[in-house]
This record gives sequence, structure tokens and C-alpha cells, in this order.
Amino acid sequence: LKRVAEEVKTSREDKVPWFPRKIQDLDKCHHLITKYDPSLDHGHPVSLIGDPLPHVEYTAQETATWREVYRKLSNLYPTHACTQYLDAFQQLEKYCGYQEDNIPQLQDVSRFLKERTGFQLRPAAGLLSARDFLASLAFRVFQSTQYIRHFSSPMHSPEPDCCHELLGHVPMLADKEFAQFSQDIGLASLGSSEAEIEKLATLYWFTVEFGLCKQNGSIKAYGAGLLSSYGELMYALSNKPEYKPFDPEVTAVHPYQDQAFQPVYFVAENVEDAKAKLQNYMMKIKKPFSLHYDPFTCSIEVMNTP
Ligand code: TIH
Ligand code: FE2
Repeated sequence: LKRVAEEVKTSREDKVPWFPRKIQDLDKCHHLITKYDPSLDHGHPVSLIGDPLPHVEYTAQETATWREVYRKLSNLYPTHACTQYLDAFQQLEKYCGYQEDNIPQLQDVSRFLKERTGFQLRPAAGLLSARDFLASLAFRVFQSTQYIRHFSSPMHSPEPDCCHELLGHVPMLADKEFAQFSQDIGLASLGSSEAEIEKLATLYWFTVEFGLCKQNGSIKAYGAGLLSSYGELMYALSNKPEYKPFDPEVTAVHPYQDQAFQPVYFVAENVEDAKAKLQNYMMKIKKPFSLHYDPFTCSIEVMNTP
């Protein structure tokens, strides 16, 4: 009987990819797809979970890039960003050093988020694998770049940079509902197959990065890729792109491209509705176990499903 039990166990383990079970395991989740800052590449994580985030002295030119991005975008937010974003942005200006002449430090922003929603930032040296990136969300850890885009193209960057993280992601991560939505995508990814990770990464792309939602009869942006790009934020709410209703089954398999503006955006009824639809989708992902996140120990409880 014991042998049978062990065989069942090993065959299960064969099929289930390794995944982090406690927050410290995220120190093993730093596989880069591309690295942008060779000085940060040591072949091992730049810093470990719990370490203070490195303080960066930005140059005058970098701060000038930030100023231009900040000025332009903050003029657009009142008409283009969702209310959750606007509320948080106001708080960040008040408490977290968000202003046009100052690039906020990740450490200060991480402390702010931790107080609001329990999210924390950790520095990433470049584009991580989707599996590693999504896994960190399960623990309310958001992996952030720290360098800034090139000054020659302030209005759109094909890759994430600190303007994208700070102006795109951070305000939304300060919202409780959205924080839960983000963690849910992360939890769904744990132990999932490569094919399922691909779908979840696509869902993430069309929601957390490029999502739109309805608000008081008009359409607003909640996706970070829009809220950090003046060019694409204008375009997304113009009459040029195509809109489709957010439906996880459809959205998860919709092709996307990451070098230019999106031809299609998915519009959610609101964040709560997107969250409910995502939960429904998650329940259909086949896994030989179920997961529960314990916020007291920041660890995952795994329960075998018979
Ligand atoms: N295009 C965004 C910007 O200009 O800020 C950055 C990215 C979002 C998603 C991937 S790269
Ligand atoms: Fe992003």
C-alpha cells in the first residue's frame, strides 16, 4: 500500500512543474528572458526577499525624461484613467514622493503598497519568464524594473521601465480589489502546464497591462501599459482600436503583440466583474490539487484533490 501511495505521489510530481510554496522560494524565481542592464546580471537574484530595495541615484537626464512623461500623463489621467487609479495617484503624490522632479524610490513605494494592500516590490533585472513573474503575484510580490526608458522616446516604450512600473502598475496595486485580481492570476499559475501559463500570461496582458473598463457610461483605462504610455493611452481611448468585451475564455487565447500599440482592447464591466469572471475561469483549470494562500505565513497550502 505504501508503495502504491508513493507511486501515485511520484507520478503526480512528474506532471506538476515545481512552484514556490513560501515567499522565500521566490528567490528561485528570477529566470530572465532578456536582460537589459548587464551591470545587474550576476546570474543570481540581485536581492533576496526581505532585503531593502536598492536606492538608485538617477542622472539629471533620467529625471528630465521622468518629468516629461509625468507632466504629459498626469494631464491625461483625469479624463482617461479609472477612478481607482486617480484615487491612488493622489495618495502617491501626497505621501510617496510622486512629483515631476523626483523619480520615486522603489523602497518607499514598496512600503506604501504594503500598507495599502500587502503588495511589495522587488527589483528585477529585466524581463522574467511568465512562470516566474506570475508566481510572484501569488505572494503579492511585484517584480519591478528600476532603470528608465531612453530619453529619445518618452511617450512609449516597448519594454517595461520604472515609468511603466511606477505610473502604470503601482497606483492600481494600491487598490484592494485589483490587488486580489492580480494575486488570483498568480495563484492560478502555480503548478500549471506551459500551455496554461501561456493563457494566463495572455489574460494578464489584456487586463493588468492593457485593460479598459466601463465607468459612468464611458470607457477608462486601468491597464498599466496604457497608463504609462501617453501615446497608447490617447490611442486606446480614440475611435481607432477595436473593443471586445472581457471574457476570460476568449481573451486568454487572443493573439497579442508587444512591439506596437494593441489593435484590440478588452473592456471589463468593472474590476469586480473582471475578478469574478477570472475566478470562474480559474476553477476550470485542471490540477491534481487545490491551493490556498495563507496570508499569516505567506505560504501556499496544497491540498490533494481525490
Ligand atoms: N508600453 C509601455 C510604456 O510605454 O510605458 C511599457 C510596457 C507595457 C507592457 C509591456 S512594455
Ligand atoms: Fe507591466
